Amino acid sequence: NTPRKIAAGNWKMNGLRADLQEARNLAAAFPAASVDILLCPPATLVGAMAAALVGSAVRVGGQDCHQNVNGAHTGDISAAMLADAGAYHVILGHSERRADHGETSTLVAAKASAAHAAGLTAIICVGETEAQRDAGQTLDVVLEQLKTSVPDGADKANTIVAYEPVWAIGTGRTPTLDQIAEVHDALRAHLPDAGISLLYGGSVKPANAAEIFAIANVDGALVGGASLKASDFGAIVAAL
Ligand code: G2H
Repeated sequence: NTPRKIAAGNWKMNGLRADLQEARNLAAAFPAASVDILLCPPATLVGAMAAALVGSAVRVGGQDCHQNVNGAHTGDISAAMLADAGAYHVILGHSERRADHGETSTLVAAKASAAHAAGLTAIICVGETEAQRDAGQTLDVVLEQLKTSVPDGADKANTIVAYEPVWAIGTGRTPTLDQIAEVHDALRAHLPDAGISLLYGGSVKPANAAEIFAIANVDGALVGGASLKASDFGAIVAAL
């Protein structure tokens, strides 16, 4: 029941068609990979990136989906639409969605169920704020998010969990290796399936990837800024 090793890139609201060349370069660098490599571009690029990566070892994911199957939800996209466009995964409950769009863990669980129903693997994000860490609430917060955001039916085939301390995202700051280990150990103990891969996210870059990947219960990374360039992301993949 060994968890799969995964390097997932989250392009966030970055990327135009010209940037698909970065995805092609990444695929060319890893014609066959012993780990799972994944890029999650903005929704506008999911179809084009999937087409550009056909036959490669790099898979494509979305960054969010709606919890409903279809209907009157202007501006939203469904899990089935992502799958139809060529996605295999979808990031859900990223702290930027929780903060920018008021997403609750209950909503994240509904979205994850929708993703599972569409055949997508849900990458469910949890993480504490700086104030919560300073107050000594880190484990309580992430375990409550885990319990509430991961839906019934989640298993290693359809779910990945990413620990992303909010204060480490895009800031260049990372927790100590001991802090990452403490949270990942606690998450592992509370997963519904011990084979679910646990990713660390928050300012992962080529210079710190190897030491983070050496931590027990870290099965890979969810990478933001450093996933935009194939050279940087490729170095992180190679460290896994
Ligand atoms: C955390 C991460 C990717 P970055 O949000 O999800 O972003 O690596 O830029 O901190």
